[in-house]
Amino acid sequence: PFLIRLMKHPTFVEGKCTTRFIDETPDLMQFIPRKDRATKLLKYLGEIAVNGNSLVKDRAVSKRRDPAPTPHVDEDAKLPQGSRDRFKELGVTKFAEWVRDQKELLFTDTTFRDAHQSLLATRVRTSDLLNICPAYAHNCANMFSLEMWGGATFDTTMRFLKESPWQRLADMREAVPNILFQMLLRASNAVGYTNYPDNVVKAFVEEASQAGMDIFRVFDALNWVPNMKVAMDAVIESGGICEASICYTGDISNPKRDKYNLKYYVDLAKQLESMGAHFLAIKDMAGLCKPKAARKLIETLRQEIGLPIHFHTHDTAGIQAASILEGSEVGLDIADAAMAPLSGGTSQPNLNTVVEMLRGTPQESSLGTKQIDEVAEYWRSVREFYTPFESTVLPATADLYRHEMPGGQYTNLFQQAHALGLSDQWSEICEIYAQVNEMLGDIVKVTPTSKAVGDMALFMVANELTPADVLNPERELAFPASVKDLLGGRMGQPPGGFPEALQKRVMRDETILTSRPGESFAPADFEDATAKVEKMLGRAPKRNEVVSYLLYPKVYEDFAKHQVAFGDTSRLPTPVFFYGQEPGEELAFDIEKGKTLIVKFLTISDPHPDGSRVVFFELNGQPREISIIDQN
Ligand code: 3PY
Ligand code: ZN
Repeated sequence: PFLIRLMKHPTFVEGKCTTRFIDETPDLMQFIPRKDRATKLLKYLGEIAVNGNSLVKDRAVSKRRDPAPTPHVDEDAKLPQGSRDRFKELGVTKFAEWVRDQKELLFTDTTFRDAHQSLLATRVRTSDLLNICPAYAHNCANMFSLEMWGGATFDTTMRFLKESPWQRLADMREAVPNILFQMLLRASNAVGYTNYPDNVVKAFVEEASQAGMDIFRVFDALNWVPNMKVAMDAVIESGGICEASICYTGDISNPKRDKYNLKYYVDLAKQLESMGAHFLAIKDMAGLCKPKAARKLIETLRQEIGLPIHFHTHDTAGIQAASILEGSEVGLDIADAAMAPLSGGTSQPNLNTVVEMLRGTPQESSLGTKQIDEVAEYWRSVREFYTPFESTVLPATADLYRHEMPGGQYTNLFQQAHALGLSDQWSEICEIYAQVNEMLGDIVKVTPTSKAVGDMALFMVANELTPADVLNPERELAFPASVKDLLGGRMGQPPGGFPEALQKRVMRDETILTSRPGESFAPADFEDATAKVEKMLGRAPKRNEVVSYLLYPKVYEDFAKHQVAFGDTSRLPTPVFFYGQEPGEELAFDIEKGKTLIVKFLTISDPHPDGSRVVFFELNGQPREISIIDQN
């Protein structure tokens, strides 16, 4: 059994085994699995073997079962100095000056967050993120940052993947200590879809900062500065880098679209600078910032403000690499891009080829072609695990500039329309989306305001309503909750306010807020929430767990049930998490550092009269049986 354990140990399997390994791995000699955790793991594997994972039910099957190969890394070698080391050494002000003064175009790799949020419904699991971390830390240390947290990931990790977002952050931090981490923070909406009390936003930022987050990209979905202050101040107080965003909409090169013109963006950027922002982000969430507009905007902002400028775009239109190029020529400091296999379309432009586009220019990147290509190759394999979440590839046509739908929403809304049997009316939905935007007075559309616009568009298409029908007081209409949230002022105020007639029609006698929503919310009761979470978990919770609960009470409760029943399943290989093991397949699983379980799945019994089946395993060579109720 010792030899078998040795041969199955992941370190041995990966060919990294030295003679020292045997001395340093006492679990080979002294196998004392934590019984409770082992039983929970078997329960999970048994549950999946009998009932399957509802996450992938009725979806296309993954193309890959084999592990995704990782590039060779000498893990014993000293880590090269990275952006995070420089930030720690210089402090935020000097670090920002360094970014602005140096000449190369720096890159943020969005593959760990926005790329899979945009292409794979945010379903990429922590284990797939973690496995490639050493290659980044050792071979890509010249990356400016990894965008790896926030946005929709917080919700989806718990809701669908049944893993802790905080654990993801902590584990990745440990694996990549030298490169800055970056997150997307929806200001007062934190990582949710609605405004939260100020003390929740502050606690969230404090916890994220303590867990190792460095750069907080803060944006408000209506570019409403008062709604950004609490989050920005919390970031500054926590010692993080406050990257305040201007959300780009409209078209500064079109004189007919003058609501969001160059002056509007410059004024906004100046306000954010005066509020203490360390960096400025141009958040082009729909990929509307055309190459010449990007040049003009970046050139002007560079002259008008003193902060480093970071450009984020989505390649929905297919031409956004040109915007990065134009920006790089007029002083753009940092660009967001995604590793080739998860780039393009509604995701970011292709990092690998954009880096090559700049070779030989004064802004040439110091990232190594071979090193980033090797990492890209890993992501190509990983994508094959996620076939169930691939969405229909939607070509962007020029009507993108009419409907202005954010990258993350474009495919998602199509799926929703498809589920309602409306996919053949897609171009009509896009047109209605544009009309809803006009009805709302032309607003910034990004989470959560984009969701309200999308919900309203689907509502109008499903009920065959024209804009005039919506305003007609004779019609009894039950407007979507998100639309009432928006028009009730609970997401903040757009420039120029909301059109009154529509607001009255939707809100009727209900309260309409014009002040900052956070001002009128009662602070969240942390003591009460702690007691509730303690009950769910059967132990004293960490503060970050209480924050998760306050942000997503129902989602958290379900996630807590998963944890209590099955333990931490985040480290299971993705094919096993989705589909379980195949009969006879063995799994080497670390329940903690140095404690590995070897689980072999044997077979499943016929059902018993009570509807249960017995699942037979071998755990470290010993037979184990688990009884599971067959739900099918
Ligand atoms: C998010 O809020 O998750 C976004 O990615 C918005 O662009
Ligand atoms: Zn984005």
